[in-house]
Amino acid sequence: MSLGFLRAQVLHLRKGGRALGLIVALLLVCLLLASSSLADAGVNGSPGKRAMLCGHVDLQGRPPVPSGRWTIKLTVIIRHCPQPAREYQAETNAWGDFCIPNVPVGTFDISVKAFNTLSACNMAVELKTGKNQVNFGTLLAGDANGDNVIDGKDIAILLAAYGTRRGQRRYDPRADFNDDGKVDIADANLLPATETRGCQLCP
Ligand SMILES: [Ca+2]
Ligand SMILES: [Ca+2]
Repeated sequence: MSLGFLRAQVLHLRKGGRALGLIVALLLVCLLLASSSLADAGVNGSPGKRAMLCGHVDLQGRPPVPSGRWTIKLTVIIRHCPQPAREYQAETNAWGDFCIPNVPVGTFDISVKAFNTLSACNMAVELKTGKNQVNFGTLLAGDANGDNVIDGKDIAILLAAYGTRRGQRRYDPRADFNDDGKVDIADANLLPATETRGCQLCP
């Protein structure tokens, strides 16, 4: 066997190895794209299609709508367990309505929480292409420390700020559950009688 023949064989094997490497790399890219599309699609989802989630929440201790006191920042979580959660920030208008564009299409559990309320959940919501209207009901006020439980820790925050108005040193907006600029009996009256927990996705 000549040296030239052997060199040609080595070259051929190297080329073959590169080609094999390229094929494996392409396969890996395809797999990654497929898994990403699947995660994006939810259960019944269509990869690449997007939806708009438009929700409504009711807030306690507020004047009739429309009112600026119905405007509140929300954290919205969309999830199909055990897939990772998607978290969005939204803000309600004077009617308690909000919209989040560009969410995935599919069937998801959705939770909504404000900084000093418990979360409200809506399970197995089918999000279709276009606008999807979802009512989340009442966000229960009283979670001053934001841990999604209303208990003695929240009462302690309320008591520490009790009797104050916005602008005063001890005023704490976390304890102003009805957002009227005062921490008083109206806020205390919104607290539930017993320890209460917010809903959770994938408990
Ligand atoms: Ca709490
Ligand atoms: Ca208040």
